Amino acid sequence: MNHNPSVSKTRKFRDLLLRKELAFLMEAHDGLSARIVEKAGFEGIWGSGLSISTALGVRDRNEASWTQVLEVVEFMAESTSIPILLDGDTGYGDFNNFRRLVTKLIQRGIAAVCIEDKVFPKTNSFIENKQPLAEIAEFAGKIKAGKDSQTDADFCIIARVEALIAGHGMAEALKRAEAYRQAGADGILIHSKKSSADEILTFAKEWANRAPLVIVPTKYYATPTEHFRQAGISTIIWANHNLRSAMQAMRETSRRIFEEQSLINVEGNVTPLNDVFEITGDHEIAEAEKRYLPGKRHDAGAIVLAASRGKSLEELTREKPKCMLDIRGRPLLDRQVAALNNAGISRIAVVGGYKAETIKVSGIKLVTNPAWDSTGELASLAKAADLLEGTCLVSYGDVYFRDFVAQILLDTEAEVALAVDWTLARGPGRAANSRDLCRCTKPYSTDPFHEGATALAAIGTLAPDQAHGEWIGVAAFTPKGSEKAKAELQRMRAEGTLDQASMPDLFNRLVAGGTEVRVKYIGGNWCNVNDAFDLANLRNML
Ligand code: SPV
Ligand code: MG
Repeated sequence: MNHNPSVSKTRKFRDLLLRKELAFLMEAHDGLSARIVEKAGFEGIWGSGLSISTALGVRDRNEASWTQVLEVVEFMAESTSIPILLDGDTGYGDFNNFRRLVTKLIQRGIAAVCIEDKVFPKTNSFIENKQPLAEIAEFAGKIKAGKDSQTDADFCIIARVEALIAGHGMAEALKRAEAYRQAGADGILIHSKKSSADEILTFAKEWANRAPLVIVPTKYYATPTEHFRQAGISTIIWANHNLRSAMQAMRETSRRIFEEQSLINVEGNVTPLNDVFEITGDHEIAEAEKRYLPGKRHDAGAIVLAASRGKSLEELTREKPKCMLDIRGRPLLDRQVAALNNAGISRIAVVGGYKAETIKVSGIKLVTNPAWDSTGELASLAKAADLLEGTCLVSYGDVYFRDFVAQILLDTEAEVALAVDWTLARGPGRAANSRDLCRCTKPYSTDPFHEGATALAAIGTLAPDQAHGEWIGVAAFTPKGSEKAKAELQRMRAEGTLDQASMPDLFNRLVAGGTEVRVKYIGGNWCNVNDAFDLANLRNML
C-alpha cells in the first residue's frame, strides 16, 4: 500500500496503472465514503458518476453540472491520501470543455480522469441499448487535447470504450481502443454489460497489453478475480457498491424508526457517535486548540468506574454489571453517558470488570480491569490513567445525576472538585453505610451572603454529626488536578497501596498533600444504585 504523503497522488495512480500486480479501485461518492474506502485499505478510489449523481439525488445523465461534480471530488480528495480516478463521463462537452476539466482536476488534487466515447449528455451504460457513440476522430482529439493541457506529467487519462455495450462488436471495440491509445490515452477501460466475462477476456487477449486495461465487473460479478489476473488486467473498478450498501442500510434504519417511533432497536446497529467524530479526525481540533487557543478550557474527558458487579442486586446482576441495569428502557450507564455528553464531554472511557463484555453503550471507550474482584477503585482508575489528563471528570458507573452536576464541576476553577449532597448525610440509616461522607471547611448554607469557597477536609466513614454531606461519586479534575492525581496513583503503586485503595483515599491524600479539593454542594438531583430500593427510587426520579 502506498499512503506515503511525499509521493504525489498522480504518481501513485500512474504506478498502480502500470505495475504488473492487479490493482483495485473502490467506489466513493463523497468525502465520507472516500475516507471509508481508504481506511478499508484500498489503494485508489473510483469517483463514480452514477454514485455521485445518485448521492446528490439526480440522474446519471449529466444533470449535475461539471462544477458541482468538481465540488464533490474536491471534498473526496481533501479527505484522503490515495489517488482518485474520476469518472468524467464524456468530458462534459467538446475537446475544449475537457481541457478545462483536466486543468481543474489537477488543481483539485485528482489523480486521473476516465472519459467514455459517448455523446453529451450521456446516460448510464446499463440503462439503454444502442446509445450513440462519439466519432472516433472527435473522441481521439478530445483525448489529445486533455493530454496536451495537463500540467502534471503523471496525470492519467483513461479512455473508455463503449462499443461492446452499444452492440458494435469486438472489431469496433479494438479499433477504437487502438485509436485512443495512439491519441495518448494512458489506459483503456473496456466496458461490458454481459453477465459473463467472455467478451472482456476475448478483448484482453486480442489487445495483448498494448496499454493497461481497466475493467468494471458490475454485471459479470460472478467471474473469479483470478481470471482477470491471469488475463493481465491492470485495474479492477468496484463501481457502485458503497452507494448501494449505504442505500440499503439507510432504508432499513429509516423504516424501523418510522414504524417503531423509537431508537431503541436501532441504536445498537448504527455506527457509534464517537466513530462519527473519529472519521473526520475531530480529536485533532483539541490538539490544535492547545497550540492556538492557550486560554481555552480544553475538551474535557471522563473516566467512569464501572468494574463492580453490585452484589446486593443479586439476580439483577447475574448477567451484567449494575451499570448496565435497565432504567426505564435505557441502561444506567447510557443515561450517565448522555449526561456527560450534554455537559460537552465526548471523550469517555469506561473501566469495566465484572461481565465487561456486556457493557455495550455507544460513544465510549471500554477499558477493563480483569482483577476487578480483588482490587479497588483506584486500581480501576489506574487502568485508564493515560486518559486522566487535561480536564477530566471521574465518576462511579452506578450513579445517575442530572446534567447540571457535571457542568458545575467543570466550571469550578479548583484543581479538584467534588459534588457533595448536603441533604443526605444525616438521613436515617444512610450515613452509617456510606464511605463517602465529607467533612468540609463550611457546612452548606442557604444564606446568599455566606461567601467563599468550601473545601474538603476529610472524606470517608464519618460519624454523622461530623459530616456536612455525602460525595455523590462524581469529581472533576483540571489539567493540573489530573496531573496531581496521576502522580498520587504512581506514589501509591510504588508504596504497594494502590490495589486496595478507594477514591476517598485519593482525595484524602491530595488534601494531605496541600491540594485544594473544592466542594460543590448540591441538594438531591442524583441517585446511586446499591440495592433494589435505590433502583426503585431512581426509576421514580425519571
Ligand atoms: C459509474 O460508476 O458511474 C460508471 C460505471 O460509469 S458504470 O455504471 O458501470 O457505467
Ligand atoms: Mg459513469
